[in-house]
Amino acid sequence: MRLILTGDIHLGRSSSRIPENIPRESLRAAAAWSRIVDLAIEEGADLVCLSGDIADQTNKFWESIGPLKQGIQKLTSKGIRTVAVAGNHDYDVLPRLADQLPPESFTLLGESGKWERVTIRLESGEALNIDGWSFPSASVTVSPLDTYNLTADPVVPTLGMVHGDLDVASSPYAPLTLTQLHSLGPAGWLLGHIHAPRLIEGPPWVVYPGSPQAFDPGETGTHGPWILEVNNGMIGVPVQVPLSTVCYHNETIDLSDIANADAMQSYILERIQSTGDAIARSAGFFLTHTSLRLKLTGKTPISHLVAKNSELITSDLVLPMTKGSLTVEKVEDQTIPPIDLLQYSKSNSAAGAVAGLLLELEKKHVSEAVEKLILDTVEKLRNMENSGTYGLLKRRETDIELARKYLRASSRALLTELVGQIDG
Ligand SMILES: [Mn+2]
Repeated sequence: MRLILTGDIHLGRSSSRIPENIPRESLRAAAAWSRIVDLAIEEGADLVCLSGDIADQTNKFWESIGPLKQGIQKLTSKGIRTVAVAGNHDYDVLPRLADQLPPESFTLLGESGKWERVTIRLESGEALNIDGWSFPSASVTVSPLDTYNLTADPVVPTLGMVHGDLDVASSPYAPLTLTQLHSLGPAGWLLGHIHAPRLIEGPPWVVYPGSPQAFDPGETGTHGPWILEVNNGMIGVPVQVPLSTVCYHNETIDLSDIANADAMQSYILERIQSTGDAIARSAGFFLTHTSLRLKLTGKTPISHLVAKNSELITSDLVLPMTKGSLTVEKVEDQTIPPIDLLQYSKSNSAAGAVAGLLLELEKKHVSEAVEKLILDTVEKLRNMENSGTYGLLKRRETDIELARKYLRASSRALLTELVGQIDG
């Protein structure tokens, strides 16, 4: 028996922060779903398992229902059945879809937050129980595992399916614990909710399939559905198939040994190229765009040139790759001039004061004055976040860590400026 495991498709969404010249259609979750359907057919799968958040939101009902129904009908025409549980985003969309399709084509398990089992039996005799639980509402603050009440099957292996937040006790999205998943009957657990793919070896293994299409720069690495085999009553371990058209990646480049602007450009380009080549080798057949976030670090005499270059890299660079193109979405400049910070901090100058501040900001415990500076910064950031101008945007968590990060970045930039003035 062969299964395709996936979840968090979020029909209605697209990969974000991608240059406008990249075809929009290829970035859509609906296109990823269509590739998953094709993969299931090519692989001769018996079953497609969806672990929730298949549709993005209630307001995306009209956008998601068509592609979802079309995909499921195409699977049905090839004798492939779909089994799903609902997540916090589609707790009300999936039941409506289930009403429209015959249960032997699309099975929604565990409606109204009640555990439910379906047993799949192939003509070959191979069988599998699937135990599933669906979100009954947009938020669930208790663990669904507390009410798991299905009996252990001594003959047929069992796969568990539940959408929830692993090891986040205070989560409003069905908090789950690894300990509890390990204590229950299923030989493997297909989870949903977290977009970063993750396999925790077992037994029982636990897999977050991740979003099959990467949606934003936070969703780095390889994305795609997973294939699972069940043979002679034994559940195998799922294997991921890369399927995203976009790969987001973070890369740190140390400019310590770079002495002039030409060398800097050559070295950064070389590193971008080799990073892109490595991604093209691992990101699968469908890759059309690579989006990088760079962090430039190190003590270098050209630190004063890095900021301007960083702007131009993000605005101007488009590199052709063996698979599609590559752009740099963001550059974080962490370079500083090649000075001894400690010695500098002892000098009675503006640059010395900034060097001292930068050193202090790296430490856990700071002086009263720096403590006040951090708290003032938190307050200023909060005022900015709460400003009406940004009212429509999602608010960030403004905490001490974020303030320290901003202060370190400003100190490095200021130090580069001040040291340049002294030397120049
Ligand atoms: Mn979710």
